[in-house]
Amino acid sequence: TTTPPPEIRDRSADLPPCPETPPHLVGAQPVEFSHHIDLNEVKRQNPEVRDGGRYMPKECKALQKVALIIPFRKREEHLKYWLYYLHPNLQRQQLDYGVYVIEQSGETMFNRAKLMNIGYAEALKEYDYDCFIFSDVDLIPMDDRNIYKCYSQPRHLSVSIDKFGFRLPYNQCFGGVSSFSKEQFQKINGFPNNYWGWGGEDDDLYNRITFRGMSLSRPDVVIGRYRMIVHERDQKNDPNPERFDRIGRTKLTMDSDGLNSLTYKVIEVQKQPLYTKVIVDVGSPS
Ligand code: UDH
Ligand code: NGS
Repeated sequence: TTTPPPEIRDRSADLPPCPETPPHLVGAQPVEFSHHIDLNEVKRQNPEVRDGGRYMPKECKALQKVALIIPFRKREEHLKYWLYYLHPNLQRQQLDYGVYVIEQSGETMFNRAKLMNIGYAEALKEYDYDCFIFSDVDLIPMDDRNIYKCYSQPRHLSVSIDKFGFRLPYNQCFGGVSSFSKEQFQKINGFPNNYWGWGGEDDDLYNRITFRGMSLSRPDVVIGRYRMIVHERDQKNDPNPERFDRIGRTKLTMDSDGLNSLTYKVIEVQKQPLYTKVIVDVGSPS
């Protein structure tokens, strides 16, 4: 028998598995958005994060390989806070992770859901991720016990946001931050690609989960606390007048609209020190 040379062996293969409960979590932490963030400084504070925003614990073999997908256009300041707060958390959570910022190019109507599908597809081209976290850029967890991993059911992580008085606005609410294993995400055919503008795409996703016989898992309202960065409505993200009709038809559309019908063009992939940016042309409403 031949042993592969060390440079091509998986460096984590000989490590013990990481513990189910990460040992260095700190629990509740203050989150505020008044100070200026310098990304060079954030990079220095997170020396083990590699280019493209990749990290893998060196003390143990991570239990999950997690891709974090952020839909993005013109929110540079919010992204800085996200990177500043999330990188330390994710490392304490002992995840093997990568951060993907999926930027919609051009000035057409924003399509959050399609950017999520693109992030899923692009992350899988790079690494064998088994878990996907879909996160708005403006939501920062206030407690690192809210672990950014996948669970036995699709998970809604942002259950308790300051903007809503730390309560769920409605029971089926699934917006903000969610997690899916690769199998769970494939089972629902991903997000719908045809929600242009604001609203409803997260409700469609909730419908998909229930139509596939799954349920939601959630952290409790203390661990699931978040701060949202206050902002005005973006240009080209007006409420979508079709959203109510569309969420009434999920059962009919979900098998033909999703991962299996996803088309887009990658314009550029940038390996930044703290994240991978994928700039894409998402096309226009069909
Ligand atoms: N996003 C961008 N750029 C845009 C639009 C959306 O990056 O131009 C991303 C970003 O990750 C954001 C997410 O899509 O967090 C969701 O969009 P959103 O923040 O507009 O949605 P939200 O429901 O706010 O948080 C709706 C507008 C509220 C206006 C309130 C005015 N007082
Ligand atoms: C619902 C929207 C969701 C949205 C949620 C919270 O009404 O997409 O409000 O919105 N559904 C429809 O419009 C059908 S928020 O207050 O965070 O802007 O996520």
